[in-house]
Amino acid sequence: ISGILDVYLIYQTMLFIPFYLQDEASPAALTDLCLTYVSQNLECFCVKRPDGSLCFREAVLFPQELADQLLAKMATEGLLNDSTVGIFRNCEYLRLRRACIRTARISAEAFQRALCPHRLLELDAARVNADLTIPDILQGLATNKYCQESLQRLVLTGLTMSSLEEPIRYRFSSLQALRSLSLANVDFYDSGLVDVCSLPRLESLDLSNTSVTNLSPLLGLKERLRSLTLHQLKRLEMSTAQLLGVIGQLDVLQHLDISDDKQFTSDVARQLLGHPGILPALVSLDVSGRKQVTDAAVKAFVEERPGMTFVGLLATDVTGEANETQICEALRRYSEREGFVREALFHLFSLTHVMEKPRPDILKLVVLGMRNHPATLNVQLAASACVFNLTKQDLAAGMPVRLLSTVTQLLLEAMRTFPNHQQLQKNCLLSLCSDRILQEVPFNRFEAAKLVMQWLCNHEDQNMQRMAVAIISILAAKLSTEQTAQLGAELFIVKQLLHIVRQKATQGVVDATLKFTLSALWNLTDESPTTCRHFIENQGLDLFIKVLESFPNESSIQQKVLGLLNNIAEVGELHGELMVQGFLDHISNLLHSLEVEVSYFAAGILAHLTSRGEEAWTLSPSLRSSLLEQLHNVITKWPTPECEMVAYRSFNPFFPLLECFHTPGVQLWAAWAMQHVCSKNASRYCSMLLEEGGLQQLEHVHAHPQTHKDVKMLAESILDSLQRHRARTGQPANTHISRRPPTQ
Ligand SMILES: *[C@@H]1O[C@H](CO)[C@@H](O)[C@H](O)[C@H]1NC(C)=O
Ligand SMILES: *[C@@H]1O[C@H](CO)[C@@H](O)[C@H](O)[C@H]1NC(C)=O
Ligand SMILES: *[C@@H]1O[C@H](CO)[C@@H](O)[C@H](O)[C@H]1NC(C)=O
Ligand SMILES: *[C@@H]1O[C@H](CO)[C@@H](O)[C@H](O)[C@H]1NC(C)=O
Ligand SMILES: *[C@@H]1O[C@H](CO)[C@@H](O)[C@H](O)[C@H]1NC(C)=O
Ligand SMILES: *[C@@H]1O[C@H](CO)[C@@H](O)[C@H](O)[C@H]1NC(C)=O
Ligand SMILES: CC(=O)N[C@H]1CO[C@H](CO)[C@@H](O)[C@@H]1O
Repeated sequence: ISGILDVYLIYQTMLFIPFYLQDEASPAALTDLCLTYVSQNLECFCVKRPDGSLCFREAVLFPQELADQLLAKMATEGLLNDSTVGIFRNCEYLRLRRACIRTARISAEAFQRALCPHRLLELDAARVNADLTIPDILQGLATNKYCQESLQRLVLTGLTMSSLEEPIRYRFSSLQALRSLSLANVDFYDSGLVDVCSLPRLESLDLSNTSVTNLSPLLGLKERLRSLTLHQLKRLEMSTAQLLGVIGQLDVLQHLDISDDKQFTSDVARQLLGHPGILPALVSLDVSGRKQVTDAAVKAFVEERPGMTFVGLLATDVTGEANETQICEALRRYSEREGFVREALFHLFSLTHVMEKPRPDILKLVVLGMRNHPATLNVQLAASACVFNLTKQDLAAGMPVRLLSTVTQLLLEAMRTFPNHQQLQKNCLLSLCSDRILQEVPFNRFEAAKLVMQWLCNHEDQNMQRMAVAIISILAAKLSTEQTAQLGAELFIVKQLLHIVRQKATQGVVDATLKFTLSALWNLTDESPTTCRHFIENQGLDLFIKVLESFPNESSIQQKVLGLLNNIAEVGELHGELMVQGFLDHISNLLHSLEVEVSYFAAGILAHLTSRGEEAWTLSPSLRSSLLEQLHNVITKWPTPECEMVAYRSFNPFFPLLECFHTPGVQLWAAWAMQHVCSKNASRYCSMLLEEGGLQQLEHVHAHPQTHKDVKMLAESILDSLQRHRARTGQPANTHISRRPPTQ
């Protein structure tokens, strides 16, 4: 036990398993998955008390460790608030011992009612919201005598000390069992230190970045204090001699941290190292960031103390970041100190030049820094550069998906936090632009597409523009129909993409940017009438005709342009816009293209327009019959394409076309399209067709006396595929035809 206590005093471990110790390559632990489920779905298990707080509906008895873990999980995932913390009010069923409410947002009252009735051993309230101050916590703890007597470890990092109106009524010294206390980043002054130093059991104290000016009260702890952390004491008013005079009397001190990232000129480190016999029990010393430290002094100091296990030398004159081992140790150890994290990331970046193997262990440490300092630009900047190098090309393949998922979410958060920082946005886009990430890793693609789009609207850098549209085109293909519709409905997105197409058409350049932009527009208009309308309202049609004219021999461009125009043609209310002689001339020309990919989409546009019947046709009737005839002739001559020409999200747009018994050309196109995708990917499209009620409709077409023989043949072929698919999978035919109402 004393060994364990040492480790715990020295490293100040968190209560939950630190992120960097989790193995991202294995599946999450079952306990963890269960706790995540419970914490994210609390309302399903709970009833609300009159004050709005939650309470488990049934008496569920949690093992005590699990209760601790549930609380920590809710806190770290941002789910702990006045309402949800209510489940812990019942301390018979959910017994807390090691309570972690890091970064939670709860009020003093909720804290008191839910946490203070427990007989806590530990409380970690680091960086909770400003509504819960240190006096609130002390006052809450004072309401339970048992808790006051049991609490051994208290972490108050980053909290507010003062409630200026009230005199301090609750004191640390009432926590008689306290052994470890962290007050880092607290507005904590000398008067408080006197109070703290009267604690009878205190062994570990962290005063980093507090406002104490004089450390003499520490002498009250001289027989007990084993761990003392004095990182960056900005207001200290002691000479080096006075400081060492106090520290030198702490006879049992094992861990001392006098690091500093503000590079004060004090020579305390040099003096300490050169002070013979001082602190004989020391095993760990941190002088990172201190100048005037020399190799010889460090060596002599360590030799004099054979028990030393650690000397922190980051950013000193002695190398503390010379190799990977040291940099990684710095990232782990200083993950809460932004200045050191930035420094370590900076050195890590230069190391990534020589990394040839995937290093998930290092990427995890980068993630740790990003997580802990979301609002610190310099950290995010250095971290995003490291992420890019660590996940570049083949390296990403060796990274666990869960880790990449976390990284990606953090990159998006950085993009959101610093929308106008060019270099940061660049780093993030570069990292995102990875096949593995875009295709395989789960993250919020909708959010990502929006962020990338926003960036695109404000910048014209050619390389970045190409990357941004590439990302958007891949993301757009992976969003749900509702999401693409929602994205496309944002007017600025369509405008910006059309703007890029216009630039390229004017320059007469066919490049990757143009292709990606057209793909993105194609996907965004899919089953989204609003996006289609934006397209028309922003002169998209004229522009796309211009593109067709500008690149008459580029079938890959033609295919994308016509694919998008197919989406427009699916929207009945926009048909009027397409009934223009010049436009139809173009399309009927392309219908005769030798490339089936081009001809297919031209045919689709004509099929949709002619399907409306003669009364809706505003041009000459003879043109309509001629087009229908050409349509029929062309389709029967198409060869079987080698690969899938198009991906469909549903067959809904095809069903109305199948009902056009008076125009076999139209029916033929719809049947050909279905047959095409079903033969290329039966598992995907046959099951989609069955689900959408396609079986009944095709049987109807097949049996109908008016059906043209060419259509019949295709219907038969699709029915065969469906039959085989059902035999293989046992999927039932959906008799409930849930068809989207036709868009009028
Ligand atoms: C508390 O958090 C839960 C889960 O995130 C949320 O559903 C609820 O609206 C929040 N309640 C309050 C009062 O903030
Ligand atoms: C130092 O503490 C103050 C509060 O006293 C806080 O505002 C500041 O952010 C802290 N500095 C760092 C680097 O955490
Ligand atoms: C890094 O340096 C330390 C101290 O010299 C040494 O112990 C360690 O093995 C080195 N690590 C690597 C990977 O070279
Ligand atoms: C890391 O980035 C730098 C700067 O872009 C580059 O020179 C270096 O080759 C990259 N290293 C790796 C492993 O990709
Ligand atoms: C485009 O194709 C036509 C017919 O195949 C050909 O006559 C013409 O020269 C081509 N134009 C260009 C710019 O390649
Ligand atoms: C068929 O579609 C499924 C589901 O979309 C996909 O996972 C699979 O890779 C596709 N198969 C082929 C051969 O394209
Ligand atoms: C549903 C949809 O429109 N998918 C298209 C998205 O863009 C890619 C690339 O251009 C096409 O292949 C898909 O058919």
